[in-house]
Amino acid sequence: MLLRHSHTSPYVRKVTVLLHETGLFDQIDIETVDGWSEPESLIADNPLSMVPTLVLDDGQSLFDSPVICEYLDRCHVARRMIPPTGEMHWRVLRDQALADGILDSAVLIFMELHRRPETLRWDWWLELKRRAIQRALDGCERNIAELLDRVDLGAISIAVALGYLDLRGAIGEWRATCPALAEWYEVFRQRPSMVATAPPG
Ligand SMILES: N[C@@H](CCC(=O)N[C@@H](CS)C(=O)NCC(=O)O)C(=O)O
Repeated sequence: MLLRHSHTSPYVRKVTVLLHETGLFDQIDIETVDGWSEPESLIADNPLSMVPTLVLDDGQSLFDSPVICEYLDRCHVARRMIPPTGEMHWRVLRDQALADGILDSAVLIFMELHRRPETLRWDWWLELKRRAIQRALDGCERNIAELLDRVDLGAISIAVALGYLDLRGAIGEWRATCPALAEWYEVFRQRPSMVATAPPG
């Protein structure tokens, strides 16, 4: 299998943390591409020109990180990162959706601040997205007991989202309002899978 990849994409990082946690990492070839420049090799496998994109051994491709994670989680014999049934199945998927929503908002903020001409900056949009992130973090803080001692796709997704907030500074310092979440993240980010996938810089 081939993973089309970028070092700074948090969606890619979610996939590569899962690869490390499940022992699959060494079975995957990695090719770094820049989705924004619409390279032919990526477009051939994903018309949306986005990473992560996973190319299977039979040439078929999968994209959107939740789909890739679900596929990969059926390719190993270690403990499942998405519990197959029960309450935890839905909790893990919900946490992944929440974390991906944080990422989507943070990417939009990054684009608004660093890619759009300053004269066109839309402050209402920026604040809307910041409030969405803050509410999501506040919910994690309130429900921190649900996160403790978990290593699954939901916990991975939340940790990766917090790492991306630190990388891009989308809402400034989030630790002051979410101290319990910060404490949880401080431990989780030291897992070898998180250290091995930390973005450059
Ligand atoms: N929902 C997608 C989001 C992927 C995504 O936004 N990837 C970004 C990099 S962080 C990308 O490839 N952007 C290129 C583009 O939008 O042209 C997923 O979960 O995989």
